[in-house]
Amino acid sequence: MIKKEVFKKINEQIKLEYESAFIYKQMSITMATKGWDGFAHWFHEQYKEEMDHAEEMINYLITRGETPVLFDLKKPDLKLEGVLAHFEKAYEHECFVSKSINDIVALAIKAGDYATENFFRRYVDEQVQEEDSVSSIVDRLKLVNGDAGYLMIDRQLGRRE
Ligand code: OFO
Repeated sequence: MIKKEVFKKINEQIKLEYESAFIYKQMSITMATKGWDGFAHWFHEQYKEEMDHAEEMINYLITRGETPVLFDLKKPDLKLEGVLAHFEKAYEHECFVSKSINDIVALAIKAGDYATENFFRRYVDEQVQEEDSVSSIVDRLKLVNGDAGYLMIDRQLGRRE
């Protein structure tokens, strides 16, 4: 059995993963409508990853004999101007998610729930990688000047698998 406070925190994380997915889907839609197909693709891949994370966490709770609970999701509220603002927001969001994952690991250790600690450590690593990949896109967008540079990065990100 998972302790009540750990169970609650994992359920909240599942909600956060779905909300993250919706944020990225909304960003993908915006990019697609502006003609930035590569950026749209990158955000769509990010959306799919977040959906996978939610699914993995749901399956983890089921494996531990628990019944995951789904909550109402917050609608993405993005009033962003331009490509750079979207990636800056994505970076800020990933830092927020990292904190939440770290809190779960800390809580699991405190509760002596080493299975949950182990399971969530993969997301600690994943967040390091995600923060790095988004911040390097932010850096590249700041380096280039004008739409020609953006177009080049758009093409590169369009190849994300
Ligand atoms: Fe769920 O991986 Fe980042 O947010």
